Amino acid sequence: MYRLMLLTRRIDDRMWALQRQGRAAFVLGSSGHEAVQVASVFALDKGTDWIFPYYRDMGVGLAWGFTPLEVFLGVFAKRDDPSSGGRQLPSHWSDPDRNVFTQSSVIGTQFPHAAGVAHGLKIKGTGGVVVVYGGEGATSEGDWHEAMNWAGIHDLPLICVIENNQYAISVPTEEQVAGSVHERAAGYGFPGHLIDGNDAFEVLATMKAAVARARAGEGPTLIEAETYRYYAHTSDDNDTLYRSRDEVESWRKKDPLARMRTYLIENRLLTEADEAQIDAEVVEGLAKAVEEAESASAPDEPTTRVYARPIEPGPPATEPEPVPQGDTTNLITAINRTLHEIFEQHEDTVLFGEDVARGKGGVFKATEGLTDVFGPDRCFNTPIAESSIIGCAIGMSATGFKVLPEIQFADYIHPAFNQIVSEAARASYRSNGRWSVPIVIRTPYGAGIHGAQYHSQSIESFYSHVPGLKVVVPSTPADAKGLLHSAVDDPDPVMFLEPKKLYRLAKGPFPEGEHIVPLGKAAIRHAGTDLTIISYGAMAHFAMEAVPILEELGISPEVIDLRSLKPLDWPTIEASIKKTSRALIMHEDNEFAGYGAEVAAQIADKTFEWLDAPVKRYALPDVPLMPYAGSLEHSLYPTAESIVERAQELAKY
Ligand SMILES: Cc1ncc(C[n+]2csc(CCOP(=O)(O)OP(=O)(O)O)c2C)c(N)n1
Repeated sequence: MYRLMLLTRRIDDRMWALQRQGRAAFVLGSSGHEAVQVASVFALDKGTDWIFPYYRDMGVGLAWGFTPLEVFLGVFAKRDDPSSGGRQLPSHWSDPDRNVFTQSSVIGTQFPHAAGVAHGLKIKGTGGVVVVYGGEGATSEGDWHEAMNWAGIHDLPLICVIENNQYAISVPTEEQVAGSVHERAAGYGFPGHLIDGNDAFEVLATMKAAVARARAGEGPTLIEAETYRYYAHTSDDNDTLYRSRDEVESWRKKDPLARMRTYLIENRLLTEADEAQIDAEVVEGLAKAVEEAESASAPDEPTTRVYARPIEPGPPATEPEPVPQGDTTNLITAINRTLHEIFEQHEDTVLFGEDVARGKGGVFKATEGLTDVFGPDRCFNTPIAESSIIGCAIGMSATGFKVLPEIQFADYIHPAFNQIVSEAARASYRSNGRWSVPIVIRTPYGAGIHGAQYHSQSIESFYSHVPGLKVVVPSTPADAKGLLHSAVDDPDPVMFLEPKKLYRLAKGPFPEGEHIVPLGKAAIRHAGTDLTIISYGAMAHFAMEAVPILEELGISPEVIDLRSLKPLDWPTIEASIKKTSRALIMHEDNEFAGYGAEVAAQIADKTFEWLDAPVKRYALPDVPLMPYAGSLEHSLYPTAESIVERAQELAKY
């Protein structure tokens, strides 16, 4: 333990020196935190347990087995850095081979991941324990509270170690935390302990008890370890602006490393000769690691591994697909039946969300029967805490489960934006392809059901913008089945947006047996020659209602249902525009910077010479959608007739 604490200190000093010499761009310090970091790991079993070290946890990383060479490969942002291949700041630990999930710089997002991993291990019965680390500042984040609540509800084998170093950058604890950190555990129904984080033996004893409790299935523990950091927050920070030198000196007198050395010497466990030898070995190993890492290869692939399974564009669709065989059903029943098929076929699937479980089976009944048939481990209710619904899904997926979190209405997905965009979407890229997040986020979206402003929103443009996500929208029962199977088979995070207007409106065959609709493949719903209507979801449905009216008027429309918004099936659009030379893009979202803007830009850019008319969009004006009054919603929501009007204008141009 002493050797590791010393190594942690020496590495820190060396990193800061390298940064000051201009050889490293940015470093984060751990000095002062060595006891809590190193000793906490000594209570764990590296075979079965998982750790979530945060950016200050050099001692945790080293004690867990990261080598000085690996550390410096990260400091110098080299290709072979095992955590991120130089794609993240240093000390952003990750390694699937060592049960370390990829960490971001976003304060607090790791806590739901850790709860999700603990939940996965508990369902699997591995006996593994998860330790998640953070600063006291991180306990102000909603994600921390949501994760503690989740862990308490499910009695998870989770230990949360908070390294309270008295400041979050410049903000002192009394301006950060009402009451105290460790006492908050009581609110979540498990024990919280305040310990001296500079006393390695107190840390170890507290951790051992927490680990025993977790392994015995008794649930989580919160440990608040008081300590102090000696360097500034990061190499970019000037701590003299908010801490007095006297204060720093007073904490330096409680140095955990000196304290351990004194203990060992006083108890005749370490001689001066031993001490000198350990120091010499540590310094020598370190010098070699710096030399090797500094001369290692730099990364040179800035655009790879955004996805675990990139989707290449295939040949264009030019004709409507044959209608599959099966009994007629509606969209919501098709989704429910497909979920049952998936749960039957894949034992490792888990679904959770608000009201999804036994009894209700979802507010729209999408998940009806899943808990009864497959049990409460595989389909269960969650608290009303969307960020943790996605965050825990991310964590649980890291343990090998295929997780399908449900967000009750797309209007309520916004609290989870951070987990989707900063975490799920980036995990593959930031871990250099070593992690992926195979989750399928299902949510009903869109208007037309008198749901007013908070049961009507369209959210697709927010997520289609994000590299790392896949976004699909089914508009028929058959596509719902085919796309959901593909989404579950896919190793990347997929947003499965369900146009709720169509839940009972869209009827069609539910294909028997295997039926796959590949992600990234649009459908020609109707072949035509005069103009192309490009749409998805409910608008694709209404565009089809407009077809016979337009044909009666002598206009031959082609209708493309995109189905997949990310990736976009460009070849199918291109082939159609080359045939019709006119494009009308439709969605029920606002027009400004909506999804249609991207499609319009690509058409203008890549098929300019084939166009006979300006690229047109039919989308909604810049108002928060949707107003409640039927008269207001009706005047905004597109219909077959209003589509015909736009199509006629475009055909005449
Ligand atoms: C969500 C979020 N908000 C703000 C920041 C900027 N930031 C980085 S570290 C930090 C302070 C964190 O303090 P604490 O959790 O106590 O950990 P410490 O750095 O003191 O170890 C802040 C505000 C961030 N990275 N993420």
